[in-house]
Amino acid sequence: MSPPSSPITGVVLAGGQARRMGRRDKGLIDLAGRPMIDYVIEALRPQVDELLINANRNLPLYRRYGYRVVPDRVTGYPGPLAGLAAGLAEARHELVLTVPCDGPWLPPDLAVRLQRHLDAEGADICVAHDGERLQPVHGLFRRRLGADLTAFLAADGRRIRQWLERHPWVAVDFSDQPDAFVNLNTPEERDRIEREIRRRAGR
Ligand SMILES: Nc1nc2c(ncn2[C@@H]2O[C@H](COP(=O)(O)OP(=O)(O)O)[C@@H](O)[C@H]2O)c(=O)[nH]1
Ligand SMILES: [Mg+2]
Repeated sequence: MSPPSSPITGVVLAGGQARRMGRRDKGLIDLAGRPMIDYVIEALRPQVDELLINANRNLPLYRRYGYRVVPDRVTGYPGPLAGLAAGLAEARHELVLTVPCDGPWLPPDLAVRLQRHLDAEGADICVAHDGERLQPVHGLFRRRLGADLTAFLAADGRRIRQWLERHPWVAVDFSDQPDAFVNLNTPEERDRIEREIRRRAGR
C-alpha cells in the first residue's frame, strides 16, 4: 500500500454516552480480553501521522495509550460531530480522519482510499459508503472546516448529513469489505462479535 500523500491526524471517537450499551464507556469495554479501543488503535495507527482520542470519561485510562486525549468542547453530548469538532480544533495536520471506537474491523486502506478520492474530486470531505449506507463517522475532513462545524453545533445542528451538505463532499465505496463497518452498539452485538473474534483467532 502506498502511503498517503499528505500527513493525517486520526481521531478515535470514544466520546459518546453509549446509551444502548448501558451507558458504559464503550471504548473501554472488554472484547475478547482487550478494551474495544485497542482494536481500533491498532488498525488506525499505521494509517495516520498523529493520533488523538476523543473521550469525555475516564480520561486517565485513555491517556495510558500515550496519545493526546481531547474531550468535547461543547456540553450536552450532541453526537459524533462534537468529537469531530474537538479533533479539528486539536489536530496538528490539515487532514483529519475519524473512526468510531466501536468498530474492531476497520479497513486497513481507509485513509489511503479516502484521501485518493478527496484529492481526485477536489472535495473538502470524503466519507465511506458500505454499499448500502453512508458511514460518515469514517471520514476524512479538512481541518479548516472546524470553524463552520463549531458554528453549526452552536446553532444546535446535530445531524451529520445536514452538516456535510454545507460543503463539497464525496463518498467512497467500500462494499468490497462488508465486515469493516460492523460496530458494537448493544451487549448482544458485543457478545456476537466477541465470539467471532475468538473463532477467527482459534481460541
Ligand atoms: N464526542 C462525542 N462522540 C460521540 C457522541 N455521541 C456519539 N459519539 C461517538 O460517535 C460514534 C458513533 O456513536 P454510536 O453510539 O456508536 O452510534 P451509531 O452511529 O449508531 O453506531 C461513537 O464512536 C461514539 O463514541 C457525543 O455526544 N460526543
Ligand atoms: Mg456504533
